[in-house]
Amino acid sequence: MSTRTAVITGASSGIGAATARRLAAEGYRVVLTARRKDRVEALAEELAAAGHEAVAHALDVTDRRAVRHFADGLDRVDVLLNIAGGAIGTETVAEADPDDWTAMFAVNVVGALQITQALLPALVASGDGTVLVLSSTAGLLPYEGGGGYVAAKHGAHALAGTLRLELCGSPVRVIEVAPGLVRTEEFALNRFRGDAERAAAVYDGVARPLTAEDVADTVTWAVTRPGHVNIDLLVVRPRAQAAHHKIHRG
Ligand code: 8X3
Repeated sequence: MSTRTAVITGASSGIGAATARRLAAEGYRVVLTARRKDRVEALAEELAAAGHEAVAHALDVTDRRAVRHFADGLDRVDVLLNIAGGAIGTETVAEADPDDWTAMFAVNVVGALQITQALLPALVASGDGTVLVLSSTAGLLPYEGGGGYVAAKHGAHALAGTLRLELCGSPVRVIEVAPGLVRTEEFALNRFRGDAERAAAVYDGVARPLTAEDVADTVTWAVTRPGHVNIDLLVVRPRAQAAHHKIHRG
């Protein structure tokens, strides 16, 4: 059998990049996508130098035409990992900027929808396809100040759940991985609009927040189960976080 191909969105940093490294090490041919071309190209080169099959494409999942064009250029897709996403702001519902909500919906929900729609024919044709949606514990329970991110991740959760129902009977499974507190280079920094101090405070006193590699490990485990095994929803948090509001800070 020829090499299985995994398309990864959001592969320029954090969980997406870590997952690309893990799946490449598992023997997948990885197709790396993100808006930042230089980053995905550098990662593809790093993986190729290590003897893996990796290619890079600059792609903004919110650009429907670009997504269609990207999909047309692929000849095989076995796994789609929807990892592109992120949070902007921590304002209350009363104070939030609707443009931020729109931007979060665009990438976390509509972007995942667009690329999933575009690659679905190839995933079905593979005879054993996987769609993975990286949601968040923010998609399972609201919290104050979660605002548009909570709403968007509830949307991502609904996308995964609806798609799983609609694909039942097809050879494509739908996996959702919902991480809690993960420390990556960019997530909190983007959420706090570049305020490094506020971003760092999210992890204050938490012994070991999850890392991008921890989540990549979880995603890789779920994706590498036999095709008939569907990990519907996997919630992963650091030991120090028992619930969104219950974090041990030492
Ligand atoms: C990130 C988890 O707690 O910031 O998806 O919502 S949280």
